[in-house]
Formats: sequence, C-alpha cells, structure tokens
Amino acid sequence: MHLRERFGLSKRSERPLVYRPVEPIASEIRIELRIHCFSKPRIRKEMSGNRSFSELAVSGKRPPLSTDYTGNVQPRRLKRSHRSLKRSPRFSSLIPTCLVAARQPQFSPKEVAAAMDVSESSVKRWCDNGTIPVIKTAGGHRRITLDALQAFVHANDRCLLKPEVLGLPQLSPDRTTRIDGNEDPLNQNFRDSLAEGDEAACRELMAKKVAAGHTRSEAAESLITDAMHGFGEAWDCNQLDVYQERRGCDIAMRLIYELRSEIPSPPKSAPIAIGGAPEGDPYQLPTMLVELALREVGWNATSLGNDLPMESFVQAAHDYDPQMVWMSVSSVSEPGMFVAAQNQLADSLGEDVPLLIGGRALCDKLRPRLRYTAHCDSLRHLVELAALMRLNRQK
Ligand code: B12
Repeated sequence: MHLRERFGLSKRSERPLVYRPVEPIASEIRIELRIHCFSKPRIRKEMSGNRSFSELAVSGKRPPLSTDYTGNVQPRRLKRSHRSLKRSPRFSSLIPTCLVAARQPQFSPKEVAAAMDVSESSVKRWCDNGTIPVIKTAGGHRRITLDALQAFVHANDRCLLKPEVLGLPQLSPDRTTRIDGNEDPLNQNFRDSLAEGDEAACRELMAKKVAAGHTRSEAAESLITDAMHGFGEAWDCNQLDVYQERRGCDIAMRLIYELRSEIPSPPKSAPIAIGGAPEGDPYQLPTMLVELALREVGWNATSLGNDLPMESFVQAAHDYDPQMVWMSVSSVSEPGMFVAAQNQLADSLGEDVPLLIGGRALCDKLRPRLRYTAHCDSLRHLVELAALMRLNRQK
C-alpha cells in the first residue's frame, strides 16, 4: 500500500527522504526510517512489523523488555538518562524508547559525526547537554540509538550527509523532488516543475504570475529566487541531485532572457546602467535579474555577467560611461582582495556614478569595508532607488 494511504498523510508530508533498508537493520525489527531535511510539516517516523516505539512513547506505556534485551544498557544508567530526559520537554516522548534501546541499532558519537559531517566533539557536546539522548554502555561509552538520532535530525533540521557510514542506504529511489519555500501554490508548482525540469510548466507559471499583475522582475524574483533558495536547501540535504540544480539554473536563465526580450528596447535617451558579479563569483542569476528589473523601469541596462575581473569592470565603466553601476556579490573567497578590488572600482567611478551593491555575500562584516552608494537587498529596493535616480536626473 502507498505510504501516504497507510499512514494517513497529506501529500506534502511525503517530502522527506525515505531510507528503506532492504535488509532489516536489527533482526527483530524492520524499520522504515524517514530522515527529515526540511522544516515544514513532516512525519515523525513509522515502523512496520513490530509495534512502533513512538506509539508506545505517545501512550506513555513502557514497552516490555524483551528476552533479547542484550544487557549492555545498565538499568541504573538507564534510570539516570530517563530522569535527565524528563527534564527536557523536547525529548520527553522518547523516554520509553531508551528502555528498549538495546534492541535498536546504536551508533557511537564518532560514527554519527562522520555521517553528519560534523566534528565528533560537537556530537559529544550534544549528547552531554541532552540535545541527543544517549544510552551508555557498561564501559561508560555514549551510544546513540537510531530513534534518538532520527529525533535529533528531525528537531534540529540536520541532515545525514553520509548515511552509508551508519549502514543506511544513500538517497532512496523513492525521493521526491518537492522543494520547500513560499507556501503560495504558484510558487510550489514552480519549484516542483523546476526540480523536475519541466520547462514548459515553468514558463506557463511565470506567465500566470505576470498576468496576475506582477511586473516581470517581480514575477521572476518571486518564483526563481524562491525556487533556487529551496534548491539550495534541498541540495544541502542530499535531496536534490546536482544535475537538477544545474538544469534548474539553465531553465531559470532561459526564462529570464525570455522575459527580458518581451521588454521593448530602451530609447536612445535611456540612462545606461552596467553591472555584474565580481571575479570568483560564479553566480549568474542575480545579476541577470538586476538587469531585467532595471530594463523594466526604463534603464538601458546591461549585465556583464559573472566572475568578472575588477580591471574588466573598470574598463567597461570607461567604455559605457554609465549613469549607474551595480555589483552583485554572492560569493567572496578572499575578502581582503575583494575589498581592495571593489574600492578600486568605486574610486574609478568617482562621485558622479552611483554604485549599487547587493547579494547574499555582503555580510555586516564586509559591507563597512566597501565603498558604495547604496546597498539593496532586493530587486524592489533597487527599482525604487533607480526610479528616484531617474527623477533626479530629469530635474
Ligand atoms: C545555483 C547555485 C550554485 C551554482 C550557480 C550556477 C550559476 N550559473 O549561477 C554553482 C554550481 C556555481 C554553485 C556553486 C557552489 N555553491 Co551554490 N548555490 C546555488 C543555489 C542553489 C542558487 C543560487 C542562485 O542562483 N540563487 C538565486 C538568486 C537570484 O538569489 P540570491 O542570490 O539570493 O539573489 C537575490 C538577492 O540576493 C538580491 N541580489 C543579489 N545580488 C544583487 C545585486 C543588486 C544590485 C541587488 C539590488 C540585489 C541583489 O536579488 C536577488 C533576487 O532576489 C544557492 C542556494 C541559494 N540560497 O541561493 C546555492 C548556495 C549559494 N551554494 C552553496 C554552496 C555551498 C556552493 C559551493 C561551495 C558548492 C561546492 N561544494 O562546490 C559552490 C561555491 C562556488 C563559489 N565559488 O562560491 C551554498 C552556500 C552556503 C554558504 N554558507 O555560503 C548555498 C546557499 C546552498 C546551500 N544551502 O548550501 N552554486
């Protein structure tokens, strides 16, 4: 039977990865483990075969200790961890699980650290402060049960980047391409279509957004930025394959070009704007979106692309003689060199040419070291400023 029907789940809740070991992990239990990467509605866990531990936890009943209780969990230690867990409301529902923990697969902090790609000391710290409930072996070593690990991953939006280290399979073939983000159905559809590579559907949804009264850049920002941010999260959680991200980027670029081509060419009198992403920054979409937004409000805007050496930026400013320059900064690998080059560009533009900057790499630490006229965090902000600049020029 389909999982959704079996557990009465909404379609949306099917999003998490499904790890479905072919072989039972422990001989007496068959576990279907859902590792949750996303922060939106999700299912706790399901176990098939034997009775679910979570059911027992919810009912507050202690599961009976079975005959195959291995004895490597000392009763006194269990009591202690039972008490400390009780103090932590987040894990109160896991208490009975400890009592049957010996029946579950158990992992050392080192193994969990390797699977999550974090340091072993972080995992030990989480164990010691109760964030990950542990049981202890007779020798006093921390052991993390599959249940506890799953609860931790779920509650803290963590991912098992290398599940194979724990003997869990890699990405399940059942994984879906649903991506988290804006709840608007149009956005949801767009994200799903982009993840599936359905370009025609993406195009149709974009047209719908524009037809609903949004400007082209608003529509593109709303749908593409949201989807790409969702892709980033999904990619981070192994939920999305690299090719899906690359393909999504390509489709997004084509859509932006199409939107741009729908805007009439600017008149000769239109003010000129140029911009791009600096050397070392591979991100293409933001600067393309900036170009689209400026064209839409009457600027003769040209994006010079990504990974642009600063000398070339300076040369372009000389050749175009623009009334505005923008710089989109999504990635800075060498802050010192970037700051020096950025300051050089600002100096070359002089006081008369406004330099607008934006992009997710411009953190509070970096910005004060840069020279610029305005920092924008969205296209809307840019469009407002650009409109003001045009007004000032006309006066
Ligand atoms: C696609 C993508 C890539 C592609 C880009 C391809 C391309 N042709 O552009 C490639 C493959 C190059 C790539 C590489 C990497 N990526 Co990447 N990537 C992404 C992804 C999924 C989408 C980026 C994107 O296009 N977003 C859409 C744009 C439109 O959104 P935006 O950047 O927020 O821009 C908006 C605003 O910031 C603003 N804005 C931006 N600039 C400007 C400028 C002005 C003037 C104005 C007004 C406004 C403005 O307006 C935009 C529109 O709303 C992001 C996820 C994400 N959160 O964005 C990860 C992401 C950025 N990547 C990430 C990582 C880790 C990497 C890699 C290190 C992966 C690797 N191991 O190799 C490399 C690093 C490359 C580098 N040198 O930095 C991480 C960064 C994590 C971090 N802490 O910094 C992210 C966040 C994914 C994640 N969740 O882990 N990536």
